[in-house]
Amino acid sequence: VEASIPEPQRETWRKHQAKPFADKDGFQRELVRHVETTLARSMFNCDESAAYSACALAFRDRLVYDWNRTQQRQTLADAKRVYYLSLEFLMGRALDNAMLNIGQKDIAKAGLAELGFRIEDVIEQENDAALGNGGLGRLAACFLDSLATLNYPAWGYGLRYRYGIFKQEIIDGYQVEVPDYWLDFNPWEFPRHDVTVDIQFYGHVVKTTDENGRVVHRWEGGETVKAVAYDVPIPGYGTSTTNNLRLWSSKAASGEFDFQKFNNGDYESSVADQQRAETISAVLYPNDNLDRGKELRLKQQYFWVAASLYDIVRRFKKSKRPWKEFPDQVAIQLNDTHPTLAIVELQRILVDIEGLGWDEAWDIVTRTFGYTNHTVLPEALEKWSVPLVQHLLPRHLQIIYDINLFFLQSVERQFPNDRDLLRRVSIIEETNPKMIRMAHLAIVGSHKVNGVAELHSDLIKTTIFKDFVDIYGPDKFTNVTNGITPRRWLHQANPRLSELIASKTGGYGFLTDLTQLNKLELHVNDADFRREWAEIKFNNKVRLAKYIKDTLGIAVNPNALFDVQVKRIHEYKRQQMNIFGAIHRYLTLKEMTPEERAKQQPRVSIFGGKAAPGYWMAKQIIHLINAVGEVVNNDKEIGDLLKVVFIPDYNVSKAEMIIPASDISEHISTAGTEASGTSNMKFVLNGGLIIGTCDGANIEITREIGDENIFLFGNLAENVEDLRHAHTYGGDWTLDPSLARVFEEIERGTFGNPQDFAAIISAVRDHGDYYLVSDDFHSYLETHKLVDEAYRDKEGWTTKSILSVARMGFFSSDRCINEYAEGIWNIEPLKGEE
Ligand code: NTF
Repeated sequence: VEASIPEPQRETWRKHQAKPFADKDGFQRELVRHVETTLARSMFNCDESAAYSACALAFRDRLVYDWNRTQQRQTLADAKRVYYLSLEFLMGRALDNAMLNIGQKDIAKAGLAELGFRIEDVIEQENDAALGNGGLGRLAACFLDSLATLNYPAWGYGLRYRYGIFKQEIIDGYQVEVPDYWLDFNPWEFPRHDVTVDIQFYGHVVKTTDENGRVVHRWEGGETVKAVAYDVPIPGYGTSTTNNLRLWSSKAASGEFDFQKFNNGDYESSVADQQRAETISAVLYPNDNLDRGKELRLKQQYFWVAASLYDIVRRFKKSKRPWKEFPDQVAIQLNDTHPTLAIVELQRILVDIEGLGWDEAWDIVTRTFGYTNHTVLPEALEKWSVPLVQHLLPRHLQIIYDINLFFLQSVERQFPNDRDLLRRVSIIEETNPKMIRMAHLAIVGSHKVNGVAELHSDLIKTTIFKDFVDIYGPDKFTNVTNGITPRRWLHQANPRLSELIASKTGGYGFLTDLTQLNKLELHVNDADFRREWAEIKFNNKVRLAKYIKDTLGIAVNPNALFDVQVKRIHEYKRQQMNIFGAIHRYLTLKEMTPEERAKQQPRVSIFGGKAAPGYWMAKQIIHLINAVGEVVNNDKEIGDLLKVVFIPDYNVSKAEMIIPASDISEHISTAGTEASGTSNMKFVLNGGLIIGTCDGANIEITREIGDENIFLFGNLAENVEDLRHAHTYGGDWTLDPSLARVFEEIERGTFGNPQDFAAIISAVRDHGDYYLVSDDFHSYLETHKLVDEAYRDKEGWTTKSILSVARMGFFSSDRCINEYAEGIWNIEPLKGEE
């Protein structure tokens, strides 16, 4: 307020106020200005990369205008906000999204064309913002898009990693990781060097009493690191609402650049301290569905959580409201357990710094937080060792122990003398060393806990969190089935399909009300429409085939059935089963007479996905896929009947090209292991059919689109435990014969040195087949036969494709965000005058 322009001078200001460009001329003027001034280039020196930079800067300016007004409006209205805390935001590219959401892509296209550039080539220049691993991070990005589109007052908080997820190269069939230094040129962020927070680590706790005789804890000593805010504007589609994503970057705290050392001539070590501070936000941990308990990761978590909470509390305090109104102004959503320390930090701020009583503070805390669980896999459930937390965050450990004590005391009152229950639900696991169970802390500190698909939400209530349902009652636990943004995953990724849908449903209203897709059902028998529908898919396949040819030198026939599995490589996702299936197909084809062979449905098996650098088995699976491709793709007898392709470096922008080109995609996790999956939704929304297990959101997709439009197979989640038991203790377990035949062929050396693949085989054959590959294999192969048959009936296939898309309205992230807003956050939209 102090720094505002006084009223009499505001007229002058307003006269020169930034105005968004409105037409092609205005866009071109901005573009040329940025090339000539911001980039200091000229028309003699303007390549596609410069055109991208200038175009991005022009649209950035355009966004800032709405962004500033949105922030002013939200502050003025003093409305309740949601803060979405996520260690990952897998945003992908921003330019195309910005142009489409603002509604000025046509202007840019025409404007660029007149200057000699194709807009597609300009868009391709942008690096992906890859600050995430997979589904969890991409979900956060879809949520930001929906929050802005629906005009909710919302901020995202994350870390500004200098290195996002690594780039994957495939060398001799093996994954090689290359660092992703993506910040060279990033026009989408605004450094806020004036918005900083000092973050404390290590040190010790001093217990004293204040003047009123009250016990107070002071956290002293240790070291300080500075958090600097970087803001990224998030435009909504067809609205002026532009929300903020605030990413924190770490820096040595001023004064921490140790002048003492410097003056003593110890320049090197003072620079080393500086670098150590910057290490905190240097790199995204590349694990998906796996927790590794590294100290630097804990530092990242606290650094990010403490900076975000300081910021949120600072904003609240400006309103001068009493503390008890904090939960009426602030909702904080914990994306998985990664930000769980926020619960402890808020309690610390309220009790130690603001002087509230424990109970009053705890009531505020629990009314503020909601926790989303994204996995039941035990290896992914976060635990931190007590000695590590004691060392890094001594006061927080005390608070965690107090939270736990009060919690267990209340459990004891409710269920007297059930000591095993206390042991099971305790936040502290009594192992050596003791471990803090972050999910338990998140449940105890939140007012709502949700899973991400119906089956998953049921599973957490009946398995890992069952005791907490007994303690808190079922209402604390709820389901919010995941969704995806149709703006990026239909309109941007598949513009021609989006246009065709618009022509049949009365415009682009479906992009903000996806249930309107159901109008397509009326046109399912319209011959011209069906032809166009099939043609669009075919053209998308041609584009992917060209990409495969250009980058990998493999010629694939776009008339073949494109069978796609793209996602992180993980044993539970069962890419190994897919490649075993491809080998089985190859062997079957080889055994056929040429006449028989000629009748078979040609296929292209397409894989993509990264393995965590430390996940050896996943890397072996990548190697096997590539080794099979090497043999199959060069087998003259097989020709177009089967190709096996591994597309390197799967990421958001590759997904935008691959997904629209799929005929069938694979979502084949062992039942009960994939919490939701979200690419299943993206594929169906783009007119691809899916083969899948009864897992995650596949089940709800089936309910919506009809079981005649999906290929389900395999054992059910409820049988998995019994089957696993039988593998180890059953005695008469035998390997599926077709799978045995596949193993034989691998071991014969058909795909290179069998030693390289021994571990993949023995995980199934000798070590209990934890993921039920053998149990499901027969059903998997039979279902693929049904896929081949169905694909032969081109008209029947098109009908399935159209009807599926028509029934996908439920899976918009808009529906999902509205459910969070109503059921968990209690926030209302706040719209500007458009
Ligand atoms: C992932 N969880 C799940 O594995 C996916 O099934 C789900 O679609 C996404 O979350 C989004 O909800 C994780 O990545 C994590 F971290 F929880 F393991």
